[in-house]
Amino acid sequence: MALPCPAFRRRRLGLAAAAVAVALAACSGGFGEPDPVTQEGSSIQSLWRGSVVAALAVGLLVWGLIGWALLRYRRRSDTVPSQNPYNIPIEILYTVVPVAIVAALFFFTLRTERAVTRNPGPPDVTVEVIGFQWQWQFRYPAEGITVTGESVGEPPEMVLPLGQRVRFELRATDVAHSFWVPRFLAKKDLIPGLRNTMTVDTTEAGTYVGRCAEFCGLDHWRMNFSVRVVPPAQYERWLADQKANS
Ligand SMILES: [Cu+2]
Repeated sequence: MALPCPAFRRRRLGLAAAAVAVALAACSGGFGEPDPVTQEGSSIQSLWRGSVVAALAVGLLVWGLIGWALLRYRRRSDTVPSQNPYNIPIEILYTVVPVAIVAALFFFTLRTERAVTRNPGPPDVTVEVIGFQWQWQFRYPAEGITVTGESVGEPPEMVLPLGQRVRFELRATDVAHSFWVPRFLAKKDLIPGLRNTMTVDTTEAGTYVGRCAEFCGLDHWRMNFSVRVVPPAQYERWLADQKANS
């Protein structure tokens, strides 16, 4: 068998280098998602990263095969190469493999979804989140505390204790809104007449941006808020301050 010519070897090397660069770029840092600050967010991050790796593996295989076919079967003369009308083993392979990939993605997605939306029992803190045109209200029913956003000035702030389970009870009073804290890696709609909930287990102290993620009218853009996760002792002090000031 004749050895490949130098130009062909160079192109093969270039293709391999590009593939390695793509793989390294994906593995060296984030995969485009924010760093999660809840246990549920970490589960979603694992699912996202697994899906990206699977997509990259399929992409590299397909690009590699396209490159190989372009080079291996490039036109060398006016003679028509041998034509194969079908190849049963390959046709079975390229049917079975995608079905197996979709089944694996479905399995992992379902497993993560069940873990994230499970009902893990009574939460440590319940916050009623009420969306209205065009602000937020956060109620702590056990404490009798209410934080209401104003249409001007600073966005309203929700304070949560670190390392505890929080259940959000999501209500809309007029039209559909959507409760979204990007660092939770999840969002859920507030729909009039529907009692949606979302549970998170906080894992990292800090202040996180929140937004309405459903276009809900002219001033939808005003529906920002912040979530501040603090150690439990600081959370108790905040509750006491809120009660004293109300
Ligand atoms: Cu909105």
